[in-house]
Amino acid sequence: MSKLNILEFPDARLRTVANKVKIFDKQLKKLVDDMAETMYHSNNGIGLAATQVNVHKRLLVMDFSEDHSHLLVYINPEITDQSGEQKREEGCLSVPGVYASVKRAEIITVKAQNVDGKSFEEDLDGLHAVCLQHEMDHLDGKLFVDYLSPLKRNMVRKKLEKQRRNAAQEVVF
Ligand code: K1U
Ligand code: ZN
Repeated sequence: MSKLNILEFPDARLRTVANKVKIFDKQLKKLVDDMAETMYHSNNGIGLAATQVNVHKRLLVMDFSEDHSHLLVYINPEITDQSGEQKREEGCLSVPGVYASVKRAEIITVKAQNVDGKSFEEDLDGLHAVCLQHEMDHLDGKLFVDYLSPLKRNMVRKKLEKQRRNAAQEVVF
């Protein structure tokens, strides 16, 4: 398994709309394993979309367990029903150190395929529903900061630029 590089806002590649997965082969299984590894080695990550690792396929992984024992894989996910509204604080591995509350559907029905191409459908709520909507946004080239005002989004951009400048300085002797 390999840890992949996560693209960071405002990288234009995060705006790519992902393509449907049509081939369910060994290469796809390896991508799922590498994405899981990347999520588990990130800062408290509970989800990851393929777009974030510069692979433009409709695939996402999530795991809400403490011990990384419940990997959830959604390939070609589609929300077929939704109801209610919830607002929760979200984070994003592509926008490190930034948190904001976003309005999302409370309950969703999602239809997807597993890594073998088998279709399944499930109802999700709470954080599980929020995370899936957040990850599906990634597959459409959308980020949670897009729900903020242009002024706040620009503040986020500046904060990340500053973080990167400081990180670059830390390795200069
Ligand atoms: O980058 C990502 O898409 C992963 C993201 C998923 C997510 C978390 C919380 C709400 C919506 C989507 C993260 O895992 S960010 C990690 C994090 O800091 C966090 C974890 C749980 C709750 C809140 C933040
Ligand atoms: Zn994200």
